[in-house]
Amino acid sequence: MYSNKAVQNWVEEMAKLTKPDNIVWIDGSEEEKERLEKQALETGEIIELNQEKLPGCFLHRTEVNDVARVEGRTFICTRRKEDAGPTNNWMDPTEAYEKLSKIFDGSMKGRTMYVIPYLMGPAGSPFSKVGVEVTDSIYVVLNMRIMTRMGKVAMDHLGDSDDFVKGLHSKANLDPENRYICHFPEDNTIWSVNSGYGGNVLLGKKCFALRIASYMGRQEGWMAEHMLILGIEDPKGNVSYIAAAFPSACGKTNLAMLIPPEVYAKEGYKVWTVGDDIAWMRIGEDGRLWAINPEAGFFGVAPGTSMKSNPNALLTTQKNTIFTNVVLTPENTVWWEGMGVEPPATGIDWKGNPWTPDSGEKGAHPNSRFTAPACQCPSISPEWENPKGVPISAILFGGRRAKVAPLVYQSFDWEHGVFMGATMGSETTAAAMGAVGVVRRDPMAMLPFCGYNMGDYFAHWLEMGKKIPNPPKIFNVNWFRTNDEGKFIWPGFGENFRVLKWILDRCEGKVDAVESPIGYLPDVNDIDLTGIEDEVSKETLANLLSIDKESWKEEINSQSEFFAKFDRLPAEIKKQQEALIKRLGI
Ligand code: GTP
Ligand code: SPV
Ligand code: MN
Repeated sequence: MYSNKAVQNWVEEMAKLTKPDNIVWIDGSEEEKERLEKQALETGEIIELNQEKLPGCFLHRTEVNDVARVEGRTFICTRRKEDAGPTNNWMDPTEAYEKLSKIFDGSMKGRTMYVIPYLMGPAGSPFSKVGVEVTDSIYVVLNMRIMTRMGKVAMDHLGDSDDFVKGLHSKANLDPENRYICHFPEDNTIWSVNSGYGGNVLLGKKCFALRIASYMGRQEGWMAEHMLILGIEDPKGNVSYIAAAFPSACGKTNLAMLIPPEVYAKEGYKVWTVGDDIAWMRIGEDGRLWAINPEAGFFGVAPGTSMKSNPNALLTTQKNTIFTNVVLTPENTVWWEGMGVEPPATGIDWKGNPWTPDSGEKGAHPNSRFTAPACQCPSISPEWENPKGVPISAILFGGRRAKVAPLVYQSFDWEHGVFMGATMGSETTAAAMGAVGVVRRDPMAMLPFCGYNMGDYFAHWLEMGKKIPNPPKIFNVNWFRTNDEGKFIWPGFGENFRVLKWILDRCEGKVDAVESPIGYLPDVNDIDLTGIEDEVSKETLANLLSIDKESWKEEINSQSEFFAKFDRLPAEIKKQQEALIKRLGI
């Protein structure tokens, strides 16, 4: 047990409610890890993988109905409904506590309650914040051990303060009808019940580091964003950093771990990974925007991860990794669709049933994931745990758009950039329960993660722009344009470096651009196609950069429809839209 009184009192209160048989205080030690793994192996909660091929690796399967975030059952519980805003589900806090107390009452009977203190952010960083999660799931403890700095290090950071985020989680009986992910930003509290899936239960991640932290950021003058952070080292050894917001399963992990194409690698360009999902950003003393990755691991999408698409991710997961909902092979290794290797002749699918490649069913769930320590990533940045963070030169917004959005364009200025972020659209993916492939508005990739009124969130972005003396430049990218047969036109993955290079050249004033109604576009000659001329001709590139007025007209209508729900939409956003309509002449 730890001596912090506030933590002790709160844990006691949670135990009174959930009535566990015993309480285990997590210290983060190796001995504790081994003990918990042993217990989880005995109950079948995790399965040991081939320890020669995948040392320290395990497989976990969730319930069939519990494979992704549940946005429809995720609530922001502020006293006033309007503070949750038009894009969040809202519940009155008193009502939510009452309703969930009934579900939590006795939910840990016959079980152990684990108390997990964890630190989001590097030890000793002024950015870092402490959370405590109590849970009845060993899977959660083992994942939190990878995803956060867990145990004593967090309590040391907290000292005797009561400034920590209180997270209560119980699997209860995994009843989807009584599944709730409730956030109480006014109380620094998260209650999650009846789920065992990552994003719903690893409370340090989306619940704290985005929903609660975005609320804190607005009050305290900083930003919590659904962004990867990467560094690009040039042949002279200078490193520039980029932060990029793409919706769930739209390419953050892939971009963060990118390997530059041969032409650039030969010249000496390198990409360094700082983070793959979340960025906390503050204004530094030098007037730039500085970012840290609050996490310590990657909870990445497995399908599509191959030695071709993302070797750094695949190499990161060769040891000490927990795989969730992938195929188990007869050799006790793992397989998933798009792994780039032959599937096993037979295997056990994500549901735990015998499976063959010709069964016509996916072996791995489309949202199957790996949980792996960031320090194992071959491209991990030497700066990734720098308590000061890294200075951001460019912010990228991007989504999955078959049409409309060009490969890349730059905003005219910060305000226009905020408008670009606010009008992001993207096709839905398997990362959340519900339909896949439907275009929806997803401002700054934060639609499911903003812990307060999104109108106020836009205002906060505008406000930050006024406060940052030397702000990052803002761009929009889209790797997902398709042709008439529905095939991706742009090769993507490592080749995205070609676009990043243009972006950095823009930041450094090294290259001109073409002024268009939607922003600055690259001249077709300024995106280097050396080595991929067969795949991408100048004509194709011109097509990737083209603006189709008719589809932009539809796009603007869709934006307006979305904005009509807002009663706190900053005037600047509307003004930007009007200016865009005028420039397009529609
Ligand atoms: P979350 O962890 O859910 O927040 O997702 P993420 O944004 O980190 O997504 P990730 O990088 O895991 O990519 C998800 C899917 O997009 C995978 O199936 C990738 O293969 C695919 N993908 C990533 N980058 C590209 C790209 O440049 N082009 C194409 N066509 N697909 C890509
Ligand atoms: C996402 O859905 O954006 C993820 C995975 O990064 S989860 O942690 O489940 O939210
Ligand atoms: Mn994410």
